[in-house]
Amino acid sequence: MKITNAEFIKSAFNETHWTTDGLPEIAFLGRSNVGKSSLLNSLLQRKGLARTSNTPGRTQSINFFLINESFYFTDLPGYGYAKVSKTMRHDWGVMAREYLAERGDLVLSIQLVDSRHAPTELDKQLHEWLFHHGKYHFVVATKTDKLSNNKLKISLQEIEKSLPGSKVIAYSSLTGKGRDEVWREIGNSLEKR
Ligand SMILES: Nc1nc2c(ncn2[C@@H]2O[C@H](COP(=O)(O)OP(=O)(O)OP(=O)(O)O)[C@@H](O)[C@H]2O)c(=O)[nH]1
Ligand SMILES: [Mg+2]
Repeated sequence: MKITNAEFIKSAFNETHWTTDGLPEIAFLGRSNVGKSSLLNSLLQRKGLARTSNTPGRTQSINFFLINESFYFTDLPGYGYAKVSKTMRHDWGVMAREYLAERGDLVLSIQLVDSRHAPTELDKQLHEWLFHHGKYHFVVATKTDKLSNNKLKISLQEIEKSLPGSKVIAYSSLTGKGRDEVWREIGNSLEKR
């Protein structure tokens, strides 16, 4: 897909802030620090459009980015960061569940997991939730540039076993590995609408 325009539209802290123009939406979901904002920037080849950070918990709202004036990317806050308060963790659950369950414009959920680690309990829970609710989704294994080919192969098998039934795409925001494949899937989901 040729990206002619990509712009940050708004940060939403609850349902009343969601966009209302009915354009299709693609959500980026995963653990804190897994590389959601980096994946979004890498797909769009726009450095710094979504803010990235070494500090987990950087993204704390649902951030809407309008692409080619025809669909949105939504960058969700990460889950599973131990150091945030209980209230914040609770808020994450409420905000994400509300969004995932009720958002009619959501055509695709991209679930990110770190290619270097086995999926966590929360990763598995989110995956089951997406499956159970019949959400069109696939999995992106991030930071693959940090693994040797051999280790990556083993790791991908592990991820496929832990998150059964979903397509898994190996990605690196550093090198752009996997970019074409992810765009193909995004294109398919937009066409289906
Ligand atoms: N080597 C490498 N580093 C990456 C990759 N993707 C992300 N990172 C790094 O991982 C850290 C976290 O990336 P973010 O994109 O901010 O992660 P996030 O999932 O948006 O984090 P939260 O917003 O806190 O939930 C940053 O330091 C990134 O530079 C990748 O593919 N390769
Ligand atoms: Mg982020």
